[in-house]
Amino acid sequence: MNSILALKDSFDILVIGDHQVGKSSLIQSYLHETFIPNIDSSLEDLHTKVIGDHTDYYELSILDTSSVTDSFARSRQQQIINASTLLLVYSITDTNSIMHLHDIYDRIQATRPILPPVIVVGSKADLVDERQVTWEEGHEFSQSINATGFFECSSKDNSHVQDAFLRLSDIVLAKHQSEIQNQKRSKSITPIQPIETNNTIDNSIIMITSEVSSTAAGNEKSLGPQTSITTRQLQQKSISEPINKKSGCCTIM
Ligand SMILES: Nc1nc2c(ncn2[C@@H]2O[C@H](COP(=O)(O)OP(=O)(O)OP(=O)(O)O)[C@@H](O)[C@H]2O)c(=O)[nH]1
Ligand SMILES: [Mg+2]
Repeated sequence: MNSILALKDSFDILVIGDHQVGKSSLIQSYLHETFIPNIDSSLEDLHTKVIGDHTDYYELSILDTSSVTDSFARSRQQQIINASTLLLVYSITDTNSIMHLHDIYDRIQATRPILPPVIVVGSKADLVDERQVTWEEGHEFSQSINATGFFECSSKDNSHVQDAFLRLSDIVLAKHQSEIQNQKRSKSITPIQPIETNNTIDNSIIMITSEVSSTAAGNEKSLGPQTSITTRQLQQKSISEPINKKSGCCTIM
């Protein structure tokens, strides 16, 4: 997998939540395993982290949203649309922050009805004496929105922060790997010559890979058993045109 850094208008993880819930601290904790007590909240920062190894790596992009920016602004809506995954954050020390997460979620859904994978994080889990939101309440919320995962994390002692981001980065990696496979597959598609047969089929539906076309090179009229056209397609697409019509056909896998 190559590094793909198409970050100008899209990113892999969008971190959203109420004011001061610990969004920036979570990202710092994930990237640097450090805790910086006072991070500038006016910053809306795009962070990157290389994941994988030398031969198979990917540059993960994480957008930290700022509570200073109007959370319903058009730019935020665009960020939501362009995100591959969402990390929704509340603080276990603040009941309002999970209540607001319900509102934020509703807004997100209004913007993007088919949501990307979502992880819910209850932050500041080290502050046990100040807890206002139980684990069950957080979990229940995550289930109510069909989240892919729920974690209580502490950026201060870096507990479960890596787990939460790992879950999202796995999703992002799987998506990119499948995109790369699709690209490879579409590159391997080769136009083939029209086929004359005694059957009445629409040549435009015949699909064949380069591998197959080379196999068939010695016998252009034979599709061979490996062609990707299915019997069902043949049956469905039967019978409309004369046999020896010469039309170009293309391959779409
Ligand atoms: N004890 C403790 N404090 C935390 C933790 N995470 C964040 N904080 C504190 O909570 C406050 C807010 O943290 P930020 O990471 O700036 O929160 P934020 O959501 O990015 O804030 P805005 O960008 O202003 O919305 C800071 O004082 C942090 O030091 C944590 O895990 N444990
Ligand atoms: Mg912040």
